[in-house]
Amino acid sequence: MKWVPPFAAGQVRDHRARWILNEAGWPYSVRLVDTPTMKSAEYRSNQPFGQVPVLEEDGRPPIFESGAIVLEVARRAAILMPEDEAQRALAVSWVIAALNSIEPFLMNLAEVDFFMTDETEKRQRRPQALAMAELRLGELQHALGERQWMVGPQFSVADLMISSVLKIAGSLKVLDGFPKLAAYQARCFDRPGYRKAIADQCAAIDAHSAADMKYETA
Ligand SMILES: N[C@@H](CCC(=O)N[C@@H](CS)C(=O)NCC(=O)O)C(=O)O
Repeated sequence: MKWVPPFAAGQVRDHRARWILNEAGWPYSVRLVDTPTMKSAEYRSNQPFGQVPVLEEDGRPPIFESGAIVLEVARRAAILMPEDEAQRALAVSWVIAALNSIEPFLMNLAEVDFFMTDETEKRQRRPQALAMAELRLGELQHALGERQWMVGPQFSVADLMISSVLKIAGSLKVLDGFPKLAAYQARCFDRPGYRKAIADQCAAIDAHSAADMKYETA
């Protein structure tokens, strides 16, 4: 997106697409979008929910969902997938788990902390939202155990997606209670492809302002 509020800079999910493309070494350019573009019928024919990211590639139908983009690029570039077939399936399980079993609980808490304005409702909802997020983080930390990487001996798509999802926990300040996950995330982020993804996303956001998003005014 052309611009997001400061708390979201570096968090927008296109960093996942940028990261995997950087890892693959595939050349790419970025088409930034504003709100009218994301709402347009043309954009929604590629991303039915009007969200980012979308991967457009000459001669192929566009792909949406950050998880699908990561898995597709990893498969075709033959990177970040364990060599062993059973471990490859497990890595895919972890990509889906990150998106389906962890991210929703973190987003539930993010909704309370970042988007709810009614203080009474916020006080009512937060304890349960926090408890569920912490439960999932505890389970994830337990599953990681003493390993460096979630599947196999090397960094894989599983680690890319889990560490990306954990960014939400970091911004909610709930990762502090899970030191092994925090250390794991730092290991995952110590990669040039990640650093470039975030730097490029933040540079694009810095170069724009709220007006560039052309939000609808009431
Ligand atoms: N499940 C989707 C979620 C994409 C998503 O939530 N994108 C956000 C930015 S991080 C977005 O486009 N928000 C604008 C909106 O929903 O209108 C994915 O992983 O690609």
